[in-house]
Amino acid sequence: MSLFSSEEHSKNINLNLPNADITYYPKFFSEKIADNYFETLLNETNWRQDDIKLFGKTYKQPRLTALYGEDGKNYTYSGITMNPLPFTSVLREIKEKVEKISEEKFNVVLLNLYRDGQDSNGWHSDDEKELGENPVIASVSFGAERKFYLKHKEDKSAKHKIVLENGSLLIMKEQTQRFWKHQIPKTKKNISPRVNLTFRKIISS
Ligand SMILES: O=C(O)CCC(=O)C(=O)O
Ligand SMILES: [Mn+2]
Repeated sequence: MSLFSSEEHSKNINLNLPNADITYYPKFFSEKIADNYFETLLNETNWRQDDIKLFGKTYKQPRLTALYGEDGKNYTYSGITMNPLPFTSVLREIKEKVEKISEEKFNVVLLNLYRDGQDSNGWHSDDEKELGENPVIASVSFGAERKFYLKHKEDKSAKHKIVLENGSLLIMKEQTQRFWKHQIPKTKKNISPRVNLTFRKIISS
């Protein structure tokens, strides 16, 4: 690791889970910078709430989302197709910092807004075919901290829980999406909003 990155960021933690490669950077952004990004993204993102279909019934997605990225990089998940809006300067700035540490290039970012503890993201893997095999997913969190759960698809005893803090970065790569699911569960705690950004690389379309 270069002197630059080890000085600039606090210590990173490898979660050491089987069939996974997940690294957590607790204070990837300082609190002051993270608070600024949080306010900007909360107020300036073109948030939307899509419908999802579950067992033939239609529900509102339990959070707001937005997709930004390079032109033509459409993203389909849970039956929803999103066309990206062009990257804003703030998103480009964050993307460049994340690309430097992850040594990966991303062409879209999916944003999630969890308005309160009742907003959530159900069990899933980021394994859409347009991401190719073994995708690198770089997930940045701003605002209220939330618990992030992981469970192995085959080994039912393999589970993990981590709190994603303001200004943190979580990088999932290698076989993580093939073998693991993740979720952000609801909480009864009275909590403020959280903005999450997952940088992804769409390799088809
Ligand atoms: O909010 C998070 O930390 C996770 C988001 C996520 O898993 C996703 O958008 O695919
Ligand atoms: Mn995900």
